[in-house]
Amino acid sequence: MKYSMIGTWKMAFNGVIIGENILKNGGNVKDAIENAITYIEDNPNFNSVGYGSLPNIEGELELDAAFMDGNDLSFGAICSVKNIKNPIKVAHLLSNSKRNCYLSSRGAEKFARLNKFEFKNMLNDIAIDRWNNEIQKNFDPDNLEAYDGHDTVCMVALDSNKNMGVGVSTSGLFMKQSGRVGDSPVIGSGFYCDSKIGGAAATGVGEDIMKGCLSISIINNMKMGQDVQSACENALKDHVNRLKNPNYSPGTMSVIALDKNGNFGVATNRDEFPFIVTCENFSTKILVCRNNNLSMEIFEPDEEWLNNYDYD
Ligand code: SD4
Repeated sequence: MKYSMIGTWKMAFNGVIIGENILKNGGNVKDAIENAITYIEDNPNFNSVGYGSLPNIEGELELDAAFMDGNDLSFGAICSVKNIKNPIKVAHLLSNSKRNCYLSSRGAEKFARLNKFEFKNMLNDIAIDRWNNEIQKNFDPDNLEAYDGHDTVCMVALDSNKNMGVGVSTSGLFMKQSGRVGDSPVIGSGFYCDSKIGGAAATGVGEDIMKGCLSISIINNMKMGQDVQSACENALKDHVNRLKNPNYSPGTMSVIALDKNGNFGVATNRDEFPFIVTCENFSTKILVCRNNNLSMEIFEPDEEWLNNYDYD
């Protein structure tokens, strides 16, 4: 495959189209990922990434993002940042640093300011209303689930020069504690990429994803010779089995991956997980991964399925 790109959730659709246009014209993977995720961060219609996303328990938006270059394994990440308009751009720039490439809150904001990134009040009326509704409910802070339908945008891509990269951006779990950080900006858990093998990323309940470093498990499975779909399914299955415990049921987790040739794989422990793909052989389209006892079936959703999916 000359180029290929995969993104999490239906909300990734227009972002992947942006990436596709860059990749099919010979553009590089870093531009494709940064532009695709920037579009989603800026779009107020997506509830869980960037502007107007999911507040923490105190009604503030604390965002996480990461970027990894599969050629040299460099990565940049920021967590718990407030009012940075495009966290993915800051994470991307940080991936050029050999040290100090993973910054939190105040330090990350200082870095963003020094490097002239745009700041903006990221809370909008929709996010404030959503928080007002939720805070009145009797919710259990110790049993937070991923926001139904979508949370984190993850993009994995391959360009025509065989460069691979991964980007992620999220507001994290809705009603999380202030300062709580999930898997998304954590290398190995929320994302991993090695252009000699492939790239992978995860979305779902970060506390559970981090218990097994899900993304690098997929890369390691591929390194051992598994095809990309088996690598995703086996990593998720092993992980869920590891977490099995009569007193605990793991939260939802979904993964996407590309191998170094641009073939894609997905797996989920939700009933269904929509994702977006494109490659040299077909233009951007939505597919759904259906979980049958941790065996995955992938199908193209029909009109009815799409009409019933009303999350974004
Ligand atoms: C987190 N993994 O902060 C993120 C949230 C997410 O689907 O992806 N939810 O734990």
